[in-house]
Amino acid sequence: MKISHIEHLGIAVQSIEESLPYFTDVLGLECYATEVVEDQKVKTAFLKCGEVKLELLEPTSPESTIQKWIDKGNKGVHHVAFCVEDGVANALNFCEEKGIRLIDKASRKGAENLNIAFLHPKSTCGILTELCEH
Ligand code: CMX
Repeated sequence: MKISHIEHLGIAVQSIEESLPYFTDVLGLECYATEVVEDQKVKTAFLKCGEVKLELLEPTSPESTIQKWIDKGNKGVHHVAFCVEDGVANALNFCEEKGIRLIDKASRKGAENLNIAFLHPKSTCGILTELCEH
């Protein structure tokens, strides 16, 4: 598996509308798109910070994993997404061989039409890890 860079940091917020001014008016970052990812039950807002994106994640349903995570008293950085150069399918095979617990056995479509797959935080030092490819 070859990681090229951190593609984005996923940041859980209860409300994009209420959170966005901190990122735009204080940090001075540009929000260049918003998107609803139906199957993840989230609304996202993307901000560019140099080469790395910040992905604000607002739950769109009480059943959203983001809402459940917030309801447990968490907030802030929710996951780290790494871009893999040799494809998510190869990366998943490699991780599985290394004994890493997979959430997704195959890649699926995420925001911005990226192919994505998640690794379970129980076997990634507590960091919910997303692998993605362009
Ligand atoms: N970071 C670190 N640990 C996390 C976590 C997170 N974001 N979310 C859950 N966990 C931990 C929990 O604390 C829990 O640990 P304990 O057993 O020690 O309490 C463990 O993982 C299991 O969590 P859970 O609440 O019992 O189980 P869930 O049903 O919430 O599932 C998870 C957890 C990670 C499998 C699920 O959230 C998932 O599949 N996530 C991947 C998909 C996702 O997050 N999508 C939203 C992002 C959208 C996008 O970027 O496109």
